[in-house]
Amino acid sequence: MTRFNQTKAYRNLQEHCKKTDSIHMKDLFSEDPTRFQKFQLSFDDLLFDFSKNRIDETTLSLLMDLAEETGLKDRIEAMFSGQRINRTEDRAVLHTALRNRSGTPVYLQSETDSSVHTDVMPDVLKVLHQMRDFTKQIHSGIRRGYTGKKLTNVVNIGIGGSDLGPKMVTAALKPFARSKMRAYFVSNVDPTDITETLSQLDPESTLIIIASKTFTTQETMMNAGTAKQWLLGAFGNEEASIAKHFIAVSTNRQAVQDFGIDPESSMFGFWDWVGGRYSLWSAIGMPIALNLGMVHFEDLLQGAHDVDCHFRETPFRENIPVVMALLGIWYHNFLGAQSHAILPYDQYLLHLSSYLQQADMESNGKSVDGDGNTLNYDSGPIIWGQPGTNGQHAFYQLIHQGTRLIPCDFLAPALPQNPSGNHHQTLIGNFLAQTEALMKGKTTEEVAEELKNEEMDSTQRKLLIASKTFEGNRPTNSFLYKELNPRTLGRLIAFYEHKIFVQGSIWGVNSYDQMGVELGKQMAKTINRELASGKEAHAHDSSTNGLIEHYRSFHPA
Ligand code: G6Q
Repeated sequence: MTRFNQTKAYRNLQEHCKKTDSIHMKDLFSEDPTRFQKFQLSFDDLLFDFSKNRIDETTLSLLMDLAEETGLKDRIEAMFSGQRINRTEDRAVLHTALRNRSGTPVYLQSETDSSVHTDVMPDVLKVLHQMRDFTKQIHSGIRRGYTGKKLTNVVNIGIGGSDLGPKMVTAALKPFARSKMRAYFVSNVDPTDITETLSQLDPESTLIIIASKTFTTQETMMNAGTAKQWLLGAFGNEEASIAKHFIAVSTNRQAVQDFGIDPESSMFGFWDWVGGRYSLWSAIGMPIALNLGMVHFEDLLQGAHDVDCHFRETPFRENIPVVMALLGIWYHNFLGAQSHAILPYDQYLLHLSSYLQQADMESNGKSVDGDGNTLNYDSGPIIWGQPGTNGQHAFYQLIHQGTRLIPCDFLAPALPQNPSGNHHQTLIGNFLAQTEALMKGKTTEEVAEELKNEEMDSTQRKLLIASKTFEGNRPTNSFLYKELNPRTLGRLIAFYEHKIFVQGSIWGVNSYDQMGVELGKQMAKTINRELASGKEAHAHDSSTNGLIEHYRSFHPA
């Protein structure tokens, strides 16, 4: 593979960037009345409008060259065909198999012999069947709590990839939830999280899911232990109550058994080829299945599968995740953007930006390439955002008039889940107004004209004209779809997953390991042992030693 910044396309894009530097999007729109038609793609009822970007056909075509030259097509095939593309961990990346609805096999390359491949689908379908069976038992009341009450509260204890996906999806699809089921999520080791959650719940009607791929994550295991004590406390320390109220989702059968959960009846497995942040499609999606029902969970899978087919088969110019990724590369590597905002105009998507923050930043927040060379170009951007219209009254100021370039994604459903007067139309009106204002801006002449009849001295006039001028030319993508339902949500998530893949592939990084998470996990263990030992801290830098001592001063031995 040719390194990203040594390609011909990269050099051409640099040249092109210099030439297009002074071009304003509003001129591109006025010069070409068909611009919207040219720079949009649709996917059933979803419209992806990328016309409000600082691009022309040449930009796109050079970006497509970049994708070709860095071998994107082969990389896509390598992922879908189960090659061990996560080279640092020697693992395949096959979350696409979890939502494979085609009835065809998906092969995984063997660890020891690259010419040997096994079909993962029988195992995938077996776990899906197990989930279907289990959710049916819970919903019908065949499986009940220790005292015979129906289990209607589901608490998911997990963190990172074992938390953010199910949490985002259950919030996003609340209108599709079963009326009697409630989902709760505990992730933080801060005792406030589990204390506040459990204090609202009746143990007799509560099912606890311990979701951990490794079943060793400190926060999750500590919260699981606290939940176990809470439950035993409610049932007179009867160990038999554990089996009725706990299930596990993990790849670590032994640890699940050691915790007291029967792996045969109450453990749902997944595999090392499912990365944590790509795992909501596996049994990690159990809270989704329990909260919404299996039919909706499978619609979510179907939505993602639709996009998998689109991504694998569609030429790059019409391929939504590829275009999303290349636009990002244009801004991050050629126009100096450092971050990317996710702005859903849908309150149900309130956790989308934090979900994508992990998906993107943990995947592409890397500074070495797949061969261990230090990158001499930028990789993954900072992902952030929150739902509109709230953000408009907070941070949009910086997007409009700050010194930084921040490409934004706007997402909205055409139909509301909760029709109420003019609320939804007003919401959409704001979305459209923002993307238009960001693109057009407001010229000094326009501001001067507006102020011409107002009395003020020339210093004040100069100040106001400068302050009220908007440069515009701020790029946005718009995703407008009929409604937010499980299938549409599955599609949206998969668009972003593949966008991340494409960017990682072009930058040449391994998007599927997370050494930064591992380091934090190890160091916390060491410091916790020291905090518990009561001995004076001197093994660290003076700042860490000092902070340890200050903390200890509030906890005398
Ligand atoms: C995700 C990361 C990380 C992981 C958590 C939880 O891709 O690997 O966020 O999901 O650290 O790990 P466990 O599921 O093993 O508890």
